[in-house]
This record gives sequence, C-alpha cells and structure tokens, in this order.
Amino acid sequence: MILVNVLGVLLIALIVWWFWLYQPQATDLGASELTIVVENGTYQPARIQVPANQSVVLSFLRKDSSPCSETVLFPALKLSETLPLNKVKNITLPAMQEGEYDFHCQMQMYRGRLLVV
Ligand SMILES: [Cu+2]
Repeated sequence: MILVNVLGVLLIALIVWWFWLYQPQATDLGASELTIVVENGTYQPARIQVPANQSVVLSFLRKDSSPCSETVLFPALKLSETLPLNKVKNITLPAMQEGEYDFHCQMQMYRGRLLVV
C-alpha cells in the first residue's frame, strides 16, 4: 500500500517535471538546416532561439501520426498551421518583439517555446 502511494507520488512528480519544469537547451534557429521534428509527444528541439524584429521561417517535420500532432498553434501570433505527415512544412512567422512565445498542439501535449532575442 505504501509502495503504491510512493509510486503515485513519483509519477506525479515526473509529470510535473516533464510538463512544467523541464527546460531543454535552446537551439539557435541559425543552426544549419534546423528542422523541428514532431515525434513521440515532443517537438525536437522544443526551445528555439530566433532573432527579434524580423520574419523567420520554421521548418516542421511531423513523424507522429496521432491526429493531435497535426496542428501547431502559436497563440500569441494568432497562428494555426496544419502539419502533413512525413513531409517538411515551412511556417513563416511575422517579425516578433523580444520575449518568449509558446507553441503547442491543440491539447498542449506537444509544447515548444520560441526565445526571441
Ligand atoms: Cu496534442
């Protein structure tokens, strides 16, 4: 009984860490041929550094067939795009001010962030 409780708490801690605390290293958009791969419930890379005040293009490659991964939303930019399966989709983003901008799937299971600097 205690073991089950401990496991439950550990599981909750893991979920909290994964969804709210885990912050992978930011990848610079300038990195050669950066493609954001959508797979296994993640965007890879999930933190992307882009330059401020200029339009940028993000390339998404969706390898995950789950329907939820089909749509990527940029709420702050009022942008919603459909990602084809196993095909690179280029999404042009407008010039942004410095700050952090989230992007995610419809249910926010896949989550990424743009670091605009
Ligand atoms: Cu989702």
